[in-house]
Amino acid sequence: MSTEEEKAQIAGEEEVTIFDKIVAKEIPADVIYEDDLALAFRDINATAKVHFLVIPKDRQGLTGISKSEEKHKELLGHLMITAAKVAEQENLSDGYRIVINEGKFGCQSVYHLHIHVIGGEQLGWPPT
Ligand code: IU
Repeated sequence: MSTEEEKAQIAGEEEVTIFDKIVAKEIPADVIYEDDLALAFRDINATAKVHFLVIPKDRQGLTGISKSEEKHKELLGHLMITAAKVAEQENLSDGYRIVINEGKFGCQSVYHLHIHVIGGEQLGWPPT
């Protein structure tokens, strides 16, 4: 199994992403929240006691945050609000971290915009 850094070296844009397949329920995921625009599910490789991802069901060209434009304002706002809402649902009242990895140096391995929400324990800073 390769590391996230190794995966990020070879990852790139895809017509249909693994997250599209999770949205379509073609591959399994531990879904903890769903609405018309967004899906939240537990990361299969959790980096903390609580680690989930919030994704747009339709990424609308948002392979990553670098592709964001004015037209995505509403969707991006909805994803952030959803992250906070699901964090509350997950009882992360002592705090948590939101991360968006971008591109190779940012260790992005899936080119379908996603927000990591990490918490459930004391986190360190700065991240490496
Ligand atoms: P990244 O920011 O692109 O590196 O994050 C992708 C995440 O997606 C990573 O933390 C994986 O563990 C996670 N993931 C998942 O939860 N389920 C999957 O089927 C696959 C990846 I593939």
